[in-house]
Amino acid sequence: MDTTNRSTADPRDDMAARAADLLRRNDLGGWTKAAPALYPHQWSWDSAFIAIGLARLDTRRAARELQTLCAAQWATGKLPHIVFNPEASGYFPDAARWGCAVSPHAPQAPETSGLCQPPVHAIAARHIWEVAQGAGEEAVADARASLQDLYPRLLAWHRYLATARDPEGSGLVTIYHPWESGTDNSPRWDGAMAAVVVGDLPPYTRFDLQHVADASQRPTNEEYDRYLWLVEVLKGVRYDDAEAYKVHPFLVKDVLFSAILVAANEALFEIAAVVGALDDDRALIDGWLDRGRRGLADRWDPDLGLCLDYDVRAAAPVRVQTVAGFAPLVAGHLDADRRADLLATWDSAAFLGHPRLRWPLPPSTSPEDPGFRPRSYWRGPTWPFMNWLLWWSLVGAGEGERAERLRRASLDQLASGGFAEYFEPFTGEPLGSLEQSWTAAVALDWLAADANGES
Ligand code: 2M8
Repeated sequence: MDTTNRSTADPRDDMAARAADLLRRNDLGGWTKAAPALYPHQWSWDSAFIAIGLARLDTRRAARELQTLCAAQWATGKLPHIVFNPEASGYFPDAARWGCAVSPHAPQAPETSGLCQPPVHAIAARHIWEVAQGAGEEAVADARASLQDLYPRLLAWHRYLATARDPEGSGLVTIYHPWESGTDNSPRWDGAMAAVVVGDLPPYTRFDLQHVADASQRPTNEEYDRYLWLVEVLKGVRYDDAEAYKVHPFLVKDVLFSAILVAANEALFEIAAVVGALDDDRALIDGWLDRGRRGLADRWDPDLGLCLDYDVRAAAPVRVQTVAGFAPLVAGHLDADRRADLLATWDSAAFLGHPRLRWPLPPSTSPEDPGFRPRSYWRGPTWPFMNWLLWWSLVGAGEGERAERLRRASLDQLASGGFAEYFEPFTGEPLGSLEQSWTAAVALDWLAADANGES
């Protein structure tokens, strides 16, 4: 992008204002709905990315986003994947269907789902702290106070993931549902989901299909039946982790989730220093970091040049080529060989080197994978917030040029298609919700990073 020759009509010119405006419209006080109609509640990892963008507007409001989510934390330490807005209807499964009151660990209020999502929160909290450093003494003092408040919550959250979700001590987090990965209908889950036998499923109506122009962009009805059956099984064991481990038909070690936990533990380690945490805490976090990195190293597949999930029930790695395979890049501290292998996959025709891509941005599923579908949700479209995570990881890895190409291509994509949830990778068509909060949030961060010379 040659910024010196931009015409005045360039949609990038007012992108920051439009992104801020979208976040204001989706703001319901101390939290932001993920999208106006399709997702009218607070989603866990959406909130973390939203906080990263909000930090560029107002660090206090950004911290509040995380605090509102943490107020719904379960007694086990779990941060729920959805916090329900009692004022909103039109999303299914709703709070009643989740029935979380069966668990003695669920908060009485607000109502939540029974699952969790990748732990981007400590990364967001540290980001707020960093941005506050340039925003004056009062902002720094407020940010310090929010970290004091958030730190025990985040520590309990990471402890839950390192224990209840990793009883094997493998360093890898077990998920109970594709929704926990955040990459719902990715081919990553096809094998494990095919083995799920749907039992006596109470009837339901899908609302998601009413909010998208084309139902084929969303998961299929068969997939939805299985999603809802897994919810019934978890409800049946009162969302108890030890029981779920015994009976649940879907148990998968998710490498992207696990890599995000490693990066989040690095952030938490730094937060521990800011809040003056005990040495014991820091030793604990350090142990989680080691274990997480070793776990990811064990899941490396040299043939595909990617890191692979592991299906605990089938006792087998999941051999698909998706963006999750770049997990070691997200976890950071790559050795030279692993870095070279990953970047070779990144540049190859399986990902950014594919000749048909509209922009050099990673498709959620490789066009070379048999499960690839260019318009279907997590089976091919490119997702801006995921591209932000990869950009951030590339910056952290010292891959400045690749990071900058990714950032510029992403801003071109958003200038052309707006703040859509996801984009068709070959045509660049915006798909899903067209006013997705986390898309606007990452745009704000990309633009601010450029203005501050951070990238
Ligand atoms: C999508 O997931 C929800 C279920 O949690 C859905 O399809 O209804 C995913 O893209 C997920 O990653 C995201 O957090 C959520 C809200 O944006 O939507």
